[in-house]
Amino acid sequence: MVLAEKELAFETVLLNLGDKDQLKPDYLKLNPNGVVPTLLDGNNVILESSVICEYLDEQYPGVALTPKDVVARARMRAWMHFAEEVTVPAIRVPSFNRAFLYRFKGLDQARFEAEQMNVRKVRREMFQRMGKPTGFSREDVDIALGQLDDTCSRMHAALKHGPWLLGDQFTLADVLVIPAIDRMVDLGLEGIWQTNYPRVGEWYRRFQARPSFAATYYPGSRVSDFLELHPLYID
Ligand SMILES: N[C@@H](CCC(=O)N[C@@H](CS)C(=O)NCC(=O)O)C(=O)O
Repeated sequence: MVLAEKELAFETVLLNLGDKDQLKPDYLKLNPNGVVPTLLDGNNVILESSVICEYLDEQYPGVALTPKDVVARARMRAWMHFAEEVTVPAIRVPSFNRAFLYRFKGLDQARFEAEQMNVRKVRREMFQRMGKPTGFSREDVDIALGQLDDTCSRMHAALKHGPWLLGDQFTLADVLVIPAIDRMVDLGLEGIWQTNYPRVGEWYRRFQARPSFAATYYPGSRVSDFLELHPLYID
C-alpha cells in the first residue's frame, strides 16, 4: 500500500505460506523470523511491516505519509504500536478458526507440533494456544472480538476529528490498521462496527476510493478468495 501511495515501481515475489515457503532456508537467510513481508531495496533487506512502511516513507519522501509535527508523529506511532500489539494478534484468532486451521486437517498432535508448531520462528506460542489443530477456544475468540471492538471504538473516537486517524492527513496509522479492518470484512465481522462505530465504515469506504486500495486488495488477495470459510466457533 505504501509503495502504491508513493507510486514506486516494485516487483512482488509471492510466497505460499501453506507450503511453508517462508520457512525455507533461502528465505530464512533474508528474513530469519520466517514471516512475510520482506522488503529488498537494492542490497538493503528491511524487515517488519511497520519498519518497512517507515523506511519507505523516509527513503522516498515525495508523498509524505508521516506528519511533520513531532507530537502528531508520536500519535501516529502510538497507533502503529497498538495495531501491532492488539489488533493484528486479535484478527489472527478468527482468521485461523474460519480459514487457516483447515490446512492442518488430518494432523495428529505429534505431527502438528513437529511440522507446524515447533518450526515457527516467531509464531510458536500462537500455534500452541491454538492447540492440536482443534482451533482457538470460544473464550479466546471472544477475547479477540473484544480487542477488535476496542480498536473500532478508538477509531470511531479518533475519526471525529477528520477523515483519517490523525485528522486531515492520510498517514501510516491508517495504513497499519487497514489490514485488520479489511480482514474483518472478509471474515464477515463488520457487524462489530456497523451499529456502534459508524465512522469506521465511512473511513473504510473512503479508503476503498484510494487507488492504493485496489492495488493492495486485488482479486485473489483476500483469504476468502482462496480458502473456504468455516464457522467462527469450533466447539
Ligand atoms: N511482525 C511481522 C509479522 C508478519 C506476519 O505475521 N506475517 C504472517 C502473514 S500475515 C506470516 O508470514 N505468517 C507465516 C507463518 O506464521 O508461518 C511483520 O509485521 O512483518
